[in-house]
Amino acid sequence: MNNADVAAAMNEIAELLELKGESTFRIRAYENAARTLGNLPEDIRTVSEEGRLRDIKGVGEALALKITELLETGHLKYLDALRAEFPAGVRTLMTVPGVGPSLARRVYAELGIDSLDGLRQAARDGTLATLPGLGEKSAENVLRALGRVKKRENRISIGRAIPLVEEFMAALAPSASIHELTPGGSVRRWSPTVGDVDLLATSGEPDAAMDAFVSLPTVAQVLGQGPTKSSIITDGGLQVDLRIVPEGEYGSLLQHFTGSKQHNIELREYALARGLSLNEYGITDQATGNVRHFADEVSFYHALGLEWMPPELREGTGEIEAARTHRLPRLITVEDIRGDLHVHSTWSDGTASIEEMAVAARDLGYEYIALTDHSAGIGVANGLSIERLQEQIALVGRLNDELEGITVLTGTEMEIKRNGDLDFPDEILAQLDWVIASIHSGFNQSQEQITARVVRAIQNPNVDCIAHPTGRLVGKREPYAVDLEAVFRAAAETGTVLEINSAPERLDLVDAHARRAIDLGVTLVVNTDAHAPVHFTNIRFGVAMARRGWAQSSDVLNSRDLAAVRSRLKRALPSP
Ligand code: DGT
Ligand code: CA
Ligand code: CA
Ligand code: ZN
Repeated sequence: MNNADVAAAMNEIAELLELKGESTFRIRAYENAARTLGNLPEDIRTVSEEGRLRDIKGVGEALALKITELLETGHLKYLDALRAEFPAGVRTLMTVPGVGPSLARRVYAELGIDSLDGLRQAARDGTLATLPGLGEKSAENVLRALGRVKKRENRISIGRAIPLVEEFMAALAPSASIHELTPGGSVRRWSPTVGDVDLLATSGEPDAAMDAFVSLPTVAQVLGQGPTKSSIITDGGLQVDLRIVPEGEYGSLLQHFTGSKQHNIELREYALARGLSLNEYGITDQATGNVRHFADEVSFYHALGLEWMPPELREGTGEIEAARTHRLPRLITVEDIRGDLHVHSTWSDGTASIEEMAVAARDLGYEYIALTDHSAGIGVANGLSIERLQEQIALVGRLNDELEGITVLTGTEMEIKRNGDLDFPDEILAQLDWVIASIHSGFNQSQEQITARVVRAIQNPNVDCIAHPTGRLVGKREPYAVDLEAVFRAAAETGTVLEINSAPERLDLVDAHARRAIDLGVTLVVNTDAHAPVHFTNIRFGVAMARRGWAQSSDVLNSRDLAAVRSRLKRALPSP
């Protein structure tokens, strides 16, 4: 149980209360608690152990008790009871984009529908349209949205997996019998979602090492224990496998269980063509039967005549050929990032002041941030009116005079409205250093409509960047129907920058999209969309997507210094 787990439980309670039709006051209390916990800079367990839960804003007696129960038992009776009030199928209704708790409740209570199939049928045969106030148009929207429901899988975002893995490894670290402990599999490749965690290690005393592994306090269930492989399930429901080999064989183990499966299949074919066969213990010369072992991956790949490949590239998309011909990209790293061009403050829906965000960014060694609070057209999130934006611009000017070592660029995250209009007129946008446009509504529009909206924003000379260009939410919402090829071409032509959003729930653009965009000549920017200072550290997830997209630092705007960023902005470019 970590902060994100507790926040997820609070969010689920809020959803279920809404499904029940409880008072908005109680619902908001849980939603607020979830948000606060998600932004909490400290580990919730430490806060709880030190008896400081009640000091957290929005956490009263009742909530503190619930959080304690969750942390101590891994369960919450109150939540289990709430869940039991509805068939699981009713809750899945809310996974349909546009179907909120209130519609789900009515569909269940008035039409008896408790599954996605039932909803689909009712949308098709006209039953759904008979619900008071709904009508045929809404039923059509539901039908379209049903096509975009993400299949429920037990995969979690890399952004949630990595902190769990780090915790797990820290707990194992004191165990004297375990050496060279590294995550392999999808975690090491920074795949956007992770099914299970594969830990790889060496040990001279594998039995003692495995004993230490299965006795960790977070282990809820032991699936199997042996000297070379053990598997457990954590109290958060995540499966973790640990594999152990003797020291001199670590390279082959690490390589094999880093995968991907497709990479390994192609590597095996490549090796077979050269008379060699591969497994997790070494490389066998088929003519002589000689087996060679490898202590590290570099020597393993060299033995095959290949350069070492960063794990992010090992997806079977041309990396072996590139490694053979010395054409691997020099991938961007987190250290290359010099600023964040998508940052919120308390002026909209952030939790920290502009100055706090700027100072936190400076502490990370950044040279600049762009303040991009929402515009009023978003309808929620306390978006800024033109008047408030003007006030903010003036304040940022004063702040820049006072602050040393960091520059705050003025900006906005401007809503692209349903009809494709932008929220602010051009003369206002022209006053800002950096303009982001993005979509938070009308997700169910046709491909034609939604693409036209984005492309029109791209063609506006004042729009520098499109944020989270597909709107997807990891495990929750598929991309809207946007034609990305058209977007990439328009962006390349106009010099509009496209974002890789590092928020664990977004990761948008994702790896393959980023790679295609680069191939078409688009400049990317890797932002965190920070709503609190802790979010700046999410940059590693966005950089991972960029690396998986074969991005070099030259492909990414915010790897440049401030002067270079300014001279790369659209209005500084010669008109196309
Ligand atoms: P996941 O767990 O679904 O997020 O994805 P991975 O890549 O971690 O997959 P996993 O845990 O099933 O296996 C870890 C690695 O082990 C995988 O990336 C490559 C290797 N591996 C597993 N099964 C096979 C296989 O059938 N053939 C080959 N060549 N390699 C495999
Ligand atoms: Ca795995
Ligand atoms: Ca596995
Ligand atoms: Zn944002």
